[in-house]
Parts: sequence; C-alpha cells; structure tokens
Amino acid sequence: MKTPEQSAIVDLRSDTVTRPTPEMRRAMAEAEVGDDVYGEDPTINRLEQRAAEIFSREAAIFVPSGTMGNQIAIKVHTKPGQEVICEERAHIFNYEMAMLAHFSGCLARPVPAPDGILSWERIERAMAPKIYYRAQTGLVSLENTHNMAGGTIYPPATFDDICERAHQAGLPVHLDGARIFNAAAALGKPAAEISQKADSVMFCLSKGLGAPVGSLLVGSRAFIDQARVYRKSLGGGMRQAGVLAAAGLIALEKMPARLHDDHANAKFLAAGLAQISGIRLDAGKVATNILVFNVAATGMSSFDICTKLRERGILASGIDSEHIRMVTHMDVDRAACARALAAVQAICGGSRRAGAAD
Ligand code: TLP
Repeated sequence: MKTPEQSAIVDLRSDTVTRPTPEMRRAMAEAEVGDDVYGEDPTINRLEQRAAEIFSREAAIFVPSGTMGNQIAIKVHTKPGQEVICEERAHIFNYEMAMLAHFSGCLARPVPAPDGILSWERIERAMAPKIYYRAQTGLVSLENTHNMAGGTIYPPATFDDICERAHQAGLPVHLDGARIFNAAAALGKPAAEISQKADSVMFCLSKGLGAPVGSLLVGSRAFIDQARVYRKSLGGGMRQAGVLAAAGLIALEKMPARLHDDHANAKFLAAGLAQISGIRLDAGKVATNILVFNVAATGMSSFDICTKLRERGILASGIDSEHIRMVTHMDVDRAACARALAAVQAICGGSRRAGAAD
C-alpha cells in the first residue's frame, strides 16, 4: 500500500523501511489479543514460543525494538562497573544512545577487526587482566551480520570458537543478531545452528523480515525472566501487542525464505557500483543485503552524493563523509536497483578527476 510518491522512490537507506505485506495487515486486523503485561496475549505468547522453538532455547521475549533487546541483554549479563567487548563499529556501541553506560553502568571496550569479524585472539587481547584495580570484562557482544562492516557474516567456526573460549574464561556472549536470518540464508544453515553457542540472541522482525515493529530476545528461562523485569522498567511492557505479534509471526515463519532475493539484488548493485569511477567497493565481499562503499575518490562527499541521489528519487545513507550505505529489501526489486545504479553512474560518472586513483 504505497502512495504514488513512495512508488517513485527507491529507498535503500535501510531494510527497516519495509512496509507490512497485505497478509500481515490482515493478520493484524484479526489478531486475538489480551493484556501482555499479565501474560494474557495469546498471539504474543505464540510468537515468543515459536521464537524459542526456532532458536532451540528455553524462552523468548518480544520487545519493541532491537535496541531495547540488546540493552536488556547487556543489563542482565553484566554488573555496573564492568566492560563489554564489542567490535568498534558495533551497533550497541555506536547507535544505542550510550545506553551501555546509562542503563547498565558499563564501558564499551571496542576492538577493531577486519570486516567487523572478531576473533578470540583479538578479544583476549582486549580483556582486562584479573586484577582488582582494573574494571573487569563482563560480556562479549558479537554482531551477525555486521551492519556497518557491510553485512558481513561470522564464519560459524569463528563464532563457535569465540563462544567456547569466552565461556572457558567465565564470560557470557550476547549476539546482536538483528539480521541473523540474513546470515543464515547466506550460509545455508539454520539460524539456531549458527547462534546456538551464544548465551542470548536478539533478532529483529522489523528489518529484512518486513514486520512493522518488533524484535525478540531468546535465551534460558532464568535469563528471559530477568529480561521481563527490565523490559517493564524501560516502559516496554505493552498491552494488546498481539496486533504486532500477528505480523511478527508471518515475518518469522515465511519471510526468511525470500532473503536470497535481497542478497542477489545487493550483489547486482555491488557489481555495478564497483565499475563506477571513484567508488571503492569489493563486490566479492558483499554476501548479504548491505553494501558500504567508499566515495572519497569521486571528489564529492558521501553527503553531497546522497543529496544528488535524493533529487533523482534514490535514498541512501551517508554514514560518514566518505562512506555510503545501501541496503536491499523486499520493497526494492531488481529494476529499482538498476535505477539506483544508473543514478549513481550519472552523478559520479563524470566526476573522476584526471589522474585520480580509485
Ligand atoms: N540498525 C538501523 C540503524 O540504527 C543503524 C539500520 O538502519 O540498520 N542491531 C543492529 C545490527 C542494527 O542494525 C539495528 C538497527 C539494531 C540493532 C537496532 O534495532 P532497532 O532499530 O529496532 O532498535
């Protein structure tokens, strides 16, 4: 249900912009509901149960956003005064309003890693020595796929190795799996399998899976019981939220199967962008639905390019002055991607300065 203006626009800013499908809207209208703070919303209960089953966990909790899910998990896993190890471009560190400090009283210990993919060796180097006068490491948080590193995927062996060694060192591991179903689709493995060794997983229904609102946090029964307390204290106790869960159930059951299309469109876009003068992008590394590319050699800033793109009906995000992010999703098809490519070509094509190296 797009307005004519929306139809003309190719929105590649994020997969969060997807609108619910007609099937989701029907399910929302017909959802059985109750008061979820009393645990009496049957549709919410079904969604939480299905999430727990799909991830082979004891329990799950529905939260309004990925941010709330991540921050509740961090709060449950840590004590004030501890450090949380994450990759330096991690969402929990850069885009969650410093809640790590504000809500959990913890400090981030950000670690740079190629393509955003940490290894145990890098984590171990960042761990605080076990001396009473140093803030202790309380948690390792991983992001799969890694958003700002360009939708990159943890090799399952690396992920499992980090979890096992963290556990041996007495540390819990949280997975920001906002786009874990994209990783699962690209690897051809179940989401449960590639996340099993983490102590908790947050995943989003409202990104590539197309639901209008919502994320889930999965883990042990004791962990989720505690999460329920913090969700309420953050004001995340919702009432007849079954209208949201009804769309969420369709997102969870049906939408993972179509993520391959988004990945194929991202690869198409990447192959074309990599040919444009001044754009630096390793198209071979694009594995899911996110592309982050460097535009410094065009002689224009990413923000200037995004403004020019907008004039042509193409929306993309400048993530800093040199980098643009484009995200494919179910509301952009191959033709829309081709339009976006043509627009970038038109804007950047003539902009290469004589002798400039890409
Ligand atoms: N990411 C958004 C922006 O906040 C950057 C986007 O457009 O990609 N973890 C990851 C890895 C995310 O990418 C996001 C959202 C979240 C958590 C938070 O989810 P929400 O937006 O539901 O709070």
